[in-house]
Amino acid sequence: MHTFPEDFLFGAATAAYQVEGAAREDGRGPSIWDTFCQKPGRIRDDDTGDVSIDQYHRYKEDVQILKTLGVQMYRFSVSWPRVLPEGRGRVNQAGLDYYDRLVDELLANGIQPWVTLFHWDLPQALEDAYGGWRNPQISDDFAAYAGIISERLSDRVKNFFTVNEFACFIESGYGNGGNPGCFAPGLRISKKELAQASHNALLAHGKAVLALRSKARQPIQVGLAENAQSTCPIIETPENIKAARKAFGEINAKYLTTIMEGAYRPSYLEKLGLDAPHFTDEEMKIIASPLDFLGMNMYFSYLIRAADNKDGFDTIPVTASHPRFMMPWLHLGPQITYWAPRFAREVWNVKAFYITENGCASEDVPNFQGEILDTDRIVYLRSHFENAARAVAEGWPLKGYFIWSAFDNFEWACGYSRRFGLVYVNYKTQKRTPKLSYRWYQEVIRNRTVV
Ligand code: PNW
Repeated sequence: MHTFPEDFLFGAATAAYQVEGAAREDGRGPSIWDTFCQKPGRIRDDDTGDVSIDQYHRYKEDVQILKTLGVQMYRFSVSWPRVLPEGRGRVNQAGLDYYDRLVDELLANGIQPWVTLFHWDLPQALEDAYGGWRNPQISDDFAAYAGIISERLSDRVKNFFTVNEFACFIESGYGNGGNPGCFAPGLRISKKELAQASHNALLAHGKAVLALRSKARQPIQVGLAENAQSTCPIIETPENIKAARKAFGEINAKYLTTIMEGAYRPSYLEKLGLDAPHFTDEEMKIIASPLDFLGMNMYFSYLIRAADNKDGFDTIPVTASHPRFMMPWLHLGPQITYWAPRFAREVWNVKAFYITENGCASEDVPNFQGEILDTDRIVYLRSHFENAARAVAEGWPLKGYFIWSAFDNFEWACGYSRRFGLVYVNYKTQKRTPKLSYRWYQEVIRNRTVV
């Protein structure tokens, strides 16, 4: 029933600041997350990524765990300040050497490396020098960094993501300062400045696409990993499907739609009014640089119902008793793994779609035998995989899937209090213990079937 063809790829994902540790080793410069974690009260229990799960030193063990799991791809991010301690200019060879070692280790074990250039750890030096994403200069510096990574890794790495989740490093970083759960750098700038920062980030993405390709040593595939809002019909009727498809483009107008269509939607600009960003035609062309694939991080659903209003749709809030996992926003909505690849094809003619993150935070308390029997995570994953299999069976462009996350790790503002891994990590001893969900995913991969 729920099977996956031979060419469907299974993977797992992490991000540099969340797993590497070694924050001050081998010449790595500070990132805005290092600075942010030093400020009391910003992170739960004042946790930091200084050590995290120490993947910087333990990558060989972790690659063996991935190999035993059976994944064909590992998505990780490069720490920008590890490679460019000041964000630009001087290259830190020791930093690049680490990614060489990791890539070689993955390939030697039959796992494809999929590299994210930016997963939120902006070099602090760029924040200090010119305000980070608030300054248009960022797009050129990001492109230069992208070129350096491509030149160094593209002889062995074939797949690259530019950025991970615009809204998390723009809105949550610069628009939400002071609120609990906000992200680095923890500022609250005006609506106008925020819209301009978003534009700078879009332009940085576009310039990085071009830089990655121009420095590549072989043909590479370039995409991004965006947490676009995944819409789905509240009940599968023609009216609701149409409404959810329309909502998919509209709700994501700020980032993904702009990239895919090469223009800001008029409704988006109207809503901003005088706060709309400055942009040129030339910039919009760069932002819309064609991608080889679209990656979406998917966790929960936007339930859409057809409506007789200006938009043609309503977003239905989930009830208080709707099943959810251990993040306030993480409610169960597995149909998105079917609808997102379908809408991406129907709205933008996307040819290759990857689920770049999917997973949940569970309680994960070891039992007396030390096992972590995370039955709820399996419920979550199984329901998503069934929908993924449906998408593939119907011929929508879903080509692969990355679980978030391979390992428990530093969960941003929640510190180590939230666990998303298939592998439990004891943060005191660094001991890794596969959870029940790891065994489950192993069976799915081995059988190419939802078990
Ligand atoms: C993603 N939301 O972030 C990130 O890419 C990961 O680094 C992170 O660990 C993971 O999801 C789990 O949180 C998100 O509010 C942050 O909807 C916020 C949301 C979704 C994803």
